[in-house]
Amino acid sequence: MSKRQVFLGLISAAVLVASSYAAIAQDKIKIGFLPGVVDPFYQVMEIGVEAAAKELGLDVVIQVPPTWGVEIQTPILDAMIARGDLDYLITAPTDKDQMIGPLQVAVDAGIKVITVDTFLGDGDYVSGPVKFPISYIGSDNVEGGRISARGLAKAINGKGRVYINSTNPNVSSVEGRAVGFNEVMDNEYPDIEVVGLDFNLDDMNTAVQQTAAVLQREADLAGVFGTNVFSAQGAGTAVVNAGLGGQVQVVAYDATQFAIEQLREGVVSLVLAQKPFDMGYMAVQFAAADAAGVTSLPRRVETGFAIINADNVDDPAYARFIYQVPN
Ligand code: T6T
Repeated sequence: MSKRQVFLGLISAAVLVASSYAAIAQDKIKIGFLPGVVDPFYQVMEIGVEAAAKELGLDVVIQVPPTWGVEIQTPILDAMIARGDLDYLITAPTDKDQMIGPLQVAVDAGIKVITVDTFLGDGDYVSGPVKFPISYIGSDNVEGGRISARGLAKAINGKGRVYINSTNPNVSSVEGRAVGFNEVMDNEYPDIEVVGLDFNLDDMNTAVQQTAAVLQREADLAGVFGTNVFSAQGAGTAVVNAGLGGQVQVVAYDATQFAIEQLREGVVSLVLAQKPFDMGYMAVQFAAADAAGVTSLPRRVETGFAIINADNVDDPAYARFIYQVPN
């Protein structure tokens, strides 16, 4: 049996235990869910949270920040702590360092924390600097960045100038994606040059403007990597506005319906779907398992990807990972 099979077996066992112990835990715990921002990715995660909570008969209090940032997320967190009735908090920290203090306050108030999608510190809750969360459940974003780089490199035949549009510094998810992307371009593609990275602060219009400026500056730009929903939508929109659809290749992290439309139109060459439903669902299962006394929950769970391209977009095995939420 491979290491990966053993690992997956352990997770399945843990989740099964969570289910069977849920009856014990059900009227004892209340869970808070505090994601990063209103967007299709977290909407799907919320569906996963609600599905697991319904199955287990648990109450969940959901608060979704309207915009991204520590200054928005912290007061919402404080208000959730002040309720005094939460036992667990499932959250996506909007900054890997600055949210440590505010979440420590939750822990001190007796709330156990599970981080989903983004992590605190270096994400190693066993031997890293931050150990208080029960688990990190999310993508391996460095690997996602590597996959994105190889996809873009293939689309541009291994040569040319490329650009990264991202959201914010110090966010584990998008930071990891850029690290993995740059690593592959540096080590595997000597004829590809990464000409820059901009932060759009989670604003699609800013991403459009930034990408448009790069398209103007770099007349021979070959490709763009959009590291999340807003970045990819902005990048794709700017490429279309410039009349360069199909000429400048876009790789989109996050499988929104918009990204899939652009894939069908030939603007986007690869869409990397994360598994937000699984993240939310599993996090609730972990809370229930912890409440029931399970002590062997994995401290890090990588939920994997579906890599969607023009050849498989209509295959239900891939299409099921498109983020199905109202536009
Ligand atoms: O890409 C996701 C998420 O993984 C990231 O941490 C923040 O942006 C998204 O929510 C998409 O908008």
